[in-house]
Amino acid sequence: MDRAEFVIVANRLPVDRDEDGGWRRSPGGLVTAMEPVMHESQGAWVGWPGQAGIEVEPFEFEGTMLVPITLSADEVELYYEGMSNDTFWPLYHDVIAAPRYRRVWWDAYVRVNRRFAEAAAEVAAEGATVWVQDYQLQLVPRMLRNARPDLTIGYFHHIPFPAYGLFSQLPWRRQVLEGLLGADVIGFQRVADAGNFARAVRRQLRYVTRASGIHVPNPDGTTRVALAKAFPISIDAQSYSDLAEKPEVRARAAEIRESLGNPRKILLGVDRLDYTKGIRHRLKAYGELLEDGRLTVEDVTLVQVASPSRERVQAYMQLRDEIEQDVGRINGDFDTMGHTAIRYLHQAYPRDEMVALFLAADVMLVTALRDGMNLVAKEYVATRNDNRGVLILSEFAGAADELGSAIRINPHDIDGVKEAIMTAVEMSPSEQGRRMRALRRRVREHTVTDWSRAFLATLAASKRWQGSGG
Ligand code: GDG
Repeated sequence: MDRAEFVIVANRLPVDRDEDGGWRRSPGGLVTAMEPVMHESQGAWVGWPGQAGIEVEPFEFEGTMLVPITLSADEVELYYEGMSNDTFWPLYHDVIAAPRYRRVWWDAYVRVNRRFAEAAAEVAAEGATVWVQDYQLQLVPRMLRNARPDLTIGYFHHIPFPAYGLFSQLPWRRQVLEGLLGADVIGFQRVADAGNFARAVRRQLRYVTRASGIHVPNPDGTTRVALAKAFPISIDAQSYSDLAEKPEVRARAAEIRESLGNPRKILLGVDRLDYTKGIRHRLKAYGELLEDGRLTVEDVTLVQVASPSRERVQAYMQLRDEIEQDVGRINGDFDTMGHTAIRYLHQAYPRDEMVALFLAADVMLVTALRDGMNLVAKEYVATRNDNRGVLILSEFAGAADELGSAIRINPHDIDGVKEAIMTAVEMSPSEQGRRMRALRRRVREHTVTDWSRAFLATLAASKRWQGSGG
């Protein structure tokens, strides 16, 4: 196997397996983000192929060397569903659901992180750059540095990093901070996340931090500087804008409106079915507006796509039941023979269909209680080539730092959400245009390619700087 100058390490490989055993590129945002960088360098990608127990040799896919990591069914349950999705995910999203701290999960997390680190150490060429992605792999930077001090190591954290008062609940808080500090650059979505991380390092490890630099002691008594900084992620805005111009997508958008009975306004929510997304808060506000008579089903329909997610984790099963009960109640109370209050879709759709939905929607509802960024908000904006449509955006989503011309909400304030929905539904076309133009400018001027280039440029510069003796 050839060794690579540039290596991505992520929980998932950028491919899914077909029924016939072939490989298909998976639709995720990270795959698109890495595409230009991968093409420029002889890249490798270390990750799990998505099914328990399968053993696959490294293979080349569209010019990238894919290095599959085998996870047993037990490890998927303990490392992925347990430690990643039932401990770190709720803890890092401000304990919206209660995190569970289980030692067997942690042991599996350490073991699996070591497997990823060993595979990366094996595939990386002398002096290569390795970019580790996300909270499933927080121990990899340190493990990799110990094995391969010649490497330049970056880490990007896609989800929030919580305040120290919450983070300190973690029984393994020290190991996690030390794990992350193995990287030369630790990237976060928001300035506030980077700040929370630096504070945790000061409080827990007593290391000195100056601006975004953290002074990390080396085993030999010298110190090196790791950078903790915000690099807000984005989307490939042009590809969304292009999809929105396709005649068949536009025709599909018209067909969607028609099939909903041509309501005056369509409201839309698109989320993985996850308790961080504030789906119940949105349903509550919308249901009350129908009850108050301020909205009627003849005038307005809410389309809620809740794509299936983490269905074996208990908190997600319970959330699904609760949402479906809410939807059933509201539809039962307000539907007529010809009109529905909520069109609820617990399904995943191809991207073309998503864009058709964005085009059909007059109001996009993003009511996350906590969200690293929220790409859906940016995707909606990118498709609105006509400068129409209104984005309602939670201030607890990272996207709120950039998308100042959205209608901002605190999703916990149900009256505030109701007023925001009414403002959006009644907004004049000229006001929509004014806001949408500003939103679109931001999304066009800061794309996912800008994100990855900014991160990698900082990473390269940090290494040069260390190399020159700081
Ligand atoms: C994590 C962080 C951060 C959803 N349903 C379907 C579908 N999607 C696509 C959306 C969007 C993506 O999935 C979801 O991205 P989000 O950013 O909204 O949220 P998370 O999945 O929680 O992502 C988040 C992100 O990482 C990146 O750093 O922004 O804060 O939580 O692209 O469009 N796509 C298709 N069918 C679906 O049914 N095709």
